[in-house]
Amino acid sequence: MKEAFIGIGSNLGNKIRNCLEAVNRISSFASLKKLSSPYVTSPYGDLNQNWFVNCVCKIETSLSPEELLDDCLGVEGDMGRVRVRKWGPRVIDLDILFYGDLILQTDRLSIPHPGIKERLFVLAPLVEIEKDLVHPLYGKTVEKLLKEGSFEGQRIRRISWK
Ligand code: PH2
Ligand code: MG
Ligand code: MG
Repeated sequence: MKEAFIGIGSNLGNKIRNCLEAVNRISSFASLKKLSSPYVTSPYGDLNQNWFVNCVCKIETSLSPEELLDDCLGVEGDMGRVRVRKWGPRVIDLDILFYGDLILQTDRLSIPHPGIKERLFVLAPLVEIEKDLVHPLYGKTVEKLLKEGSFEGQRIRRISWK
């Protein structure tokens, strides 16, 4: 069994409900260990789109990284994600952030996810649920990455699932 972290984001439709639906679906193929609060976050990269709701979950799984990716892509497709443009609006986005302390670079997968330390909408929920998690490429905890980072222009607000 491996511990993995999945970043979840939505900026179309009922964003909170989309994130929860994704968590539910993830629970059907992996064992859900922790779930962060939802966060309302300003769009990063492509600024010309809606604000997002983001959260992070921790799972335990016996799936390989490739199998986990396939299942995540399956959830995105089943929930109606249509890929229009890079970083464009999406009903749901599931990103494998960490898979144990694995470092993997293939055509389909970059683990850890390459954007983690620049992204407040990933680090804040990660720190909420697992502040001592060490990033295998930097040898630093996610808490330290959050403290050291500069996240200019990135707005974020923790809300609740209600
Ligand atoms: N995802 C992106 C691009 N920009 N911005 C926010 N706030 N949240 C996201 O999940 C997000 C983004 C590409 O996956
Ligand atoms: Mg993403
Ligand atoms: Mg993605």
